[in-house]
Amino acid sequence: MDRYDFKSTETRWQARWTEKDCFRAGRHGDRPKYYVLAMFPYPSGRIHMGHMRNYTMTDVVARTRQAQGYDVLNPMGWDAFGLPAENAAMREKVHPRDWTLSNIAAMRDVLKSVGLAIDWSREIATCDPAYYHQQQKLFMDIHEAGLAYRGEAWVNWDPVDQTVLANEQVVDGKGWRSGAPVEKRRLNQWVFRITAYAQDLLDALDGLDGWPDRVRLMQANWLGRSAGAHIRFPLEEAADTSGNPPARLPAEAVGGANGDAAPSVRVFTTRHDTIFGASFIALSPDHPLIGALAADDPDLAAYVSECQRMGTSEEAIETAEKTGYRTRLVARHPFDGRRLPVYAANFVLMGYGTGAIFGSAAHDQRDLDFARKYDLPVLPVVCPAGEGAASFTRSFTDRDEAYTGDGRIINSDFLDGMTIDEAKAEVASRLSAAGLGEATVTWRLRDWGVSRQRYWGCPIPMIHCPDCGVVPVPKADLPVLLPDDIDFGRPGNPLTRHPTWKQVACPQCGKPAERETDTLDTFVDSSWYFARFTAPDASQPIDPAAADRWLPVDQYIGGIEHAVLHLLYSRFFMRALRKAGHVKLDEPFRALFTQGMVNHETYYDAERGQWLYPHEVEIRADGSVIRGDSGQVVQRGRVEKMAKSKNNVIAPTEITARYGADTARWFMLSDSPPERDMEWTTAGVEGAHRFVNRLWRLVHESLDRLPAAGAAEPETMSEAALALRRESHGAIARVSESIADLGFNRAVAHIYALANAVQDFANAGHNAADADWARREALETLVRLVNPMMPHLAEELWQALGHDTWLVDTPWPEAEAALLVHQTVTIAVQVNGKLRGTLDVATDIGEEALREAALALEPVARQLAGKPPRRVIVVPGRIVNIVA
Ligand code: ANZ
Ligand code: ZN
Repeated sequence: MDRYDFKSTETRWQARWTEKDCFRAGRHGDRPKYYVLAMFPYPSGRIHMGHMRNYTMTDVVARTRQAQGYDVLNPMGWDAFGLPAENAAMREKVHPRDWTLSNIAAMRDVLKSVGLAIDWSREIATCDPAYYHQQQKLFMDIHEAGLAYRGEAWVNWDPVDQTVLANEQVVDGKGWRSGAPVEKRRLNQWVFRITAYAQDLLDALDGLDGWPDRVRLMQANWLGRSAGAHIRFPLEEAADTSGNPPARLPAEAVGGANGDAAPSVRVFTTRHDTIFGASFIALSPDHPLIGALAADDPDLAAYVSECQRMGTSEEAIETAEKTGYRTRLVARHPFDGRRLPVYAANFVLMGYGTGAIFGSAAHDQRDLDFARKYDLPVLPVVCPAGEGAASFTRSFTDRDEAYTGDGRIINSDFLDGMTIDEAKAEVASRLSAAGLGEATVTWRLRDWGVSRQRYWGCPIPMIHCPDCGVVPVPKADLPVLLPDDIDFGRPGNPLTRHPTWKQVACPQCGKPAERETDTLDTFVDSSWYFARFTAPDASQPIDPAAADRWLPVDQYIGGIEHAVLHLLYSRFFMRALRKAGHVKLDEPFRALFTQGMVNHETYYDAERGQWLYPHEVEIRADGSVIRGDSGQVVQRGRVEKMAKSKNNVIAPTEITARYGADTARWFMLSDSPPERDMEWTTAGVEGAHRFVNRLWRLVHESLDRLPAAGAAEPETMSEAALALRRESHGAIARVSESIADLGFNRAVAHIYALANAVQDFANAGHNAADADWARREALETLVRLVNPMMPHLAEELWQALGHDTWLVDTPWPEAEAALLVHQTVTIAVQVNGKLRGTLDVATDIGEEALREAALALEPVARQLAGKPPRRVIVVPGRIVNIVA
C-alpha cells in the first residue's frame, strides 16, 4: 500500500477550494450568519507559531460552523501601519510601503499553504489608502460628535521612538515597543473622549458573558472606578494667623474657589471617613498651586525639578522613596478647624483625582511612612472589631503598619461609632451642606491620546490656519494621502520636514495654512477593522446592511496581551461609531477567547555565549544536549515562549515542509488546553504525524471490506456492530460539544478514542455485513470529525471512501439519540454468588447486551473456562448472576 503523500494532497485541495471559492462569506445567504475572527497580524514578515496556533483554532471554528449550516465569515487582514516599517526604512533604506507590502505577500503565502478556510476576497491592509480614507471620514464624524478634541495634556513620551504613547502602551514605565523609560511631556494633541463612556464600558462588562472573567476584570481595573469625595480645604499663610488670604495666590490657580475669593485646595479621597485622622495635605509637584508658590521659593522650585527628573510615571512613584517639601501654607480642617501643613510630595500624581490629597496616616501606608518621616501626628480613627478604642489608639505610638481594614469610627466627634460607609455618607452630606465638597466618582481611565509623531500612519485630516484655528479637511478633499517621497535620515517625524506636503490653503479663508502632521495611533486602525470586513469595498466606512448582517463578531480569538489595549479601544470605538450613526450596536465581540502561547526549550552554549536554535542541537538518549556541528555538550534551558531573543523558535514553514500542514495543525490542537501555553516538541509533532498516517492506513486497509458509500443500514445489528455504532455517535456528540466550547484538545482525545475503537473492531475480525456497515459508518464519522482540524487529509479520505462530494460542503454529522449512552450504571457481576467484577454500562442497556458484556468480562471467562454457563440471571440496573 502507498504512503500518504501530504505534499501533493495539500496543494491539490487548496487549489480546489480556491477554485470553487468555498470560503466566500455570503455564499449561503439564506443561512444564519457566524462571524469568527482571529486578531489580524502585524506584517512583521514572518508567520510564527503563535499566529499558527491562533489561526488553526479559528479555522476549526470556521469549518465546523460552516458544516453545521452557518454562513461563515472568516476574514484576514493586516495591521499594517506602525513603527517597525519606519525603523526598517531607516535601517535598510527601503520604503515603509514596500517593506510592508512584501512582508504581507510573504505571510499571505504561508497562511495559504496551511489551508485556512479564509475568505481572501475580503483581505484588508490598514495602510491601503482605500482603508485609511474611510478611517479619515470616521475621524471627522467622531470629531463632529464631540468625541475627538485637541487638548494640551501631559503625555508619555518615548525618547527612543520619539513619539507619544497612550497609558495603555506604557508597560512598567517603559515604551511597549522600544522598552525605553517613558518621560512626561506637555503636548498639544488629538484626543478621543473615551472617558465619556467610562461608566458604560464598565457596566456593559457584566453582559459580556462570552468573555473570560480575567479579561473583564482587567478591563474593570483599567477603568478604575473610585467612588470618593472632593473636599475643599481653605488655605492660609502659615505665619499669618489673621486668616487673611495671601495676595500672591490667584484663586483660579488653587482650584475651585466657590464664589468666595478665599484660596483653597481641592483634594480627592476615597476615605473621607478618615477625615478626623487627617494630619497633612500633600500636593503633586506639578500642581498649579505648587507652581505658584515655587515662583518665589527657590528651594521649592529646586525640589520640584528634582521630582520631575525622577519621573512622574506610576512606576517611578511606586518605587521611589516618599519625600516632601513643606510649603509656607497651612490648610484648615473642614470640621475641627485644625491647621494642617501643606506639602509638595513626590508620591502624589497630577494626573489622578485633583492632584492633591489629605493624609490620614494611621490608615494608609504611604501616609504613615510620610508622617513618620516628617514627624507628623498619627491618629487612628478606624478601630477593628474586638479592639478597644483607647488601646488601639495607644498602639499607634510606635506602629509602622497602617490599618486599612474594616471597623468602627473612633476619635472622630460626630462620626464616632459609625461604620466606614455610614461615616462616608455623613461626611459627604455635611461637606455639601457647608459648601466644602461633595461625593464624586473618579476614574483611572484617561482620555485616549491618538496623535503620533510618525510618518507610517493614517494622516489626521485636519488643517491649522493662523486665522481660523483648527479646520477639518472637507470630506470631498479626502483622502489626505501620505506623500511617497520621504526622508528617513533622522529620527522624528518625516512629515514635518517634508518640503511641501503640509502646505495647504485653509479651506475656510483660503490663506496659507498647514496640515496636521501627526498621524493616528495604529490602535485606531484596529478599532474598527472587524466592521470593515463586513463590506471591505463599500464606498462608505461601514455599510449598514452588511454590518447588520454580520456584526457583532460571534467568536474573537487572540492573545491576552490585548486585554486592555485593543479590546477596550474597540469597545469605545463601537460606541463612538454608534453615536456618529454608523452602527447600531455597542459591543463588537460577543465571545472572546484568549489562547496560550507556544513555548519551546532553550539551549545555551555557555562557552560561546550563544543561544542555539532547536535545529542546531541534538538531544541524546540520556537527555543531554549537544551541538550538531561540534558534538560539544550545551545547557538544556527552561521552556519559554518562542522568541528570537533566545533562538528557541521553530518556523511553521519548517514543519509544514517536513510533515505537512495537517500535522502541524493537529499537534497545535492536541497538546494542551487552548487557553494554556503549549510546549512545542519534536516528539509531539512526530506523534501527530504518525496519527495522520495511521488514519490514512485505517481507511485504506478497510476499503475492500466496506459496503458502497450510501448503502442501506442492515436490518439487524450484532451487539459488536451496535457497540461500534455507539462509539461513533458518542464521538459525534462529544467532539461537537468540545469544539463548541473551544476545547480542541478534548475533541482530539475523543477522535483518538474513536480511531482506537475502529482499529480494535478491525483487529477483532468482525466481518459480517452489519459489521462492515458499522465500520464504514465509523470511518466516515472519523473522517468528518477530523475535517475541521486536518481538512486536506479528511477530504482525501472522504474521496477514498467513495464519495464524489467534498467535505467543505458536507453537513456536520448528527448523533442519533438512540445510540448515545446518556447515563451509566455500575452493574455487579457474580459467578456462583461471588463478585467477579463490575460493568459500567448505559442505564438503558438491553438485557441481552448486558448478558453478553458480563460474559465477556475477563475474570468471568476465566471462571467459565470455555464452558457455556448453566444459567444467567440478569437483574437490570443491578446485577448479573452467572451460574457456572
Ligand atoms: C485620604 C485617605 C485616607 C486615602 C486613607 C486613602 C486612605 P483609589 O482608590 O486608587 O482611587 N490619592 C488621591 N489622589 C491621588 C493622587 N493624585 N496621587 C496619589 N494618591 C492619590 O485611591 C484613592 C486614594 O488615593 C485617595 O484616598 C487618596 O488618599 C489617594 F486612610 O484620601 B486617600
Ligand atoms: Zn483660515
